[in-house]
Amino acid sequence: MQGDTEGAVPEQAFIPDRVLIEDLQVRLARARKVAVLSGAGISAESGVPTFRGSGGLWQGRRAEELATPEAFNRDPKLVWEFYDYRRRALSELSPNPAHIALAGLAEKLIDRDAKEGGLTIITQNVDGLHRSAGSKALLELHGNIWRVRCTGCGAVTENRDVPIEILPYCRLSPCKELLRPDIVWFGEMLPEGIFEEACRVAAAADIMLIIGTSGVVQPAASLAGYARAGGAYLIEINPEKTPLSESMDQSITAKAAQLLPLII
Ligand code: BV8
Ligand code: ZN
Repeated sequence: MQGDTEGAVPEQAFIPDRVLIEDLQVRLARARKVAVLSGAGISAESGVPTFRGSGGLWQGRRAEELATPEAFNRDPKLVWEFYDYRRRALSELSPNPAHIALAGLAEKLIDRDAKEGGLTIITQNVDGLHRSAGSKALLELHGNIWRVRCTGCGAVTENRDVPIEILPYCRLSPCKELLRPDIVWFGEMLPEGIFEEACRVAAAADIMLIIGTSGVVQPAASLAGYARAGGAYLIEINPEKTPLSESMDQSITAKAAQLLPLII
């Protein structure tokens, strides 16, 4: 996935709209429960190529072709080379001001009745950057690239080897079966219970911030509908319009790392 900064348009100065910023600040200050639905775009300013942007290719292949159980069964070595490549790139990257602003907002919103918590992040990303920015109330819908899962005994372990041995095998004896990334591939079910939990968080939210997602991947994108059905005020933050934009209460054309620090 070569970086998608090639031929990028020159950084146009971001002129924040004071009225918009104040409106968002007042709404967030009044909110008891805030849900965030984040996608690859929130990590773009950390240097992580997005899926469907120009950087969404690796050796001429799209992630959708490689992030499938069929691709792994057919050629586990190729799929592990793809993930090792992304792990190597990610190991040099760190959270950006957008991830950090959300971690800060969570601290501010620690709910009066702390049991419910004020801000929960529901992320489609597998890069672990929300976690390293300090976010605790975090649902990783699609898994995490720094965890591996045994195809034999199912054991899930953290693995930060860079590079990772290709092919990696389970260290638990007598298992020794092949390991896979602990990531949800296309055509696979989300981890047991995590989507139900995400639906509960979305339905209970007063505000949902939908940040850096093209709204294409299901069932993650449907969480915006759950939030709306639960009466949430929906705010999208994305430099482009998406299929979700027209159902938003506010669709703000901005980059996450530019706007979020100004609001929070
Ligand atoms: C499932 C892990 C049940 C892999 C991922 C036909 C129609 C509808 C649905 C389907 C269909 N065919 C198949 C399906 C289902 C499929 C799906 O949705 N496919 C899509 C492609 C149509 N979904 C599934 O298979 C899911 N499982 O349905 O299970 C089931 C089970 C069995 C049989 C049937 C059904 C599992 C989906 C999980 C896939 N795994 N990740 C890996 O990472 O290697 S999803 C993958 O896409 C990433 O996690 C990524 O996060 C996610 C979503 O993409 P986005 O995050 O939105 O990223 P994208 O690049 O698209 O957009 C970036 C956005 O950021 C852009 O809008 C851009 O403008 C914006 N941006 C850029 N810069 C910035 C910014 N925003 C803010 N600031 C910036 N600076
Ligand atoms: Zn095992």
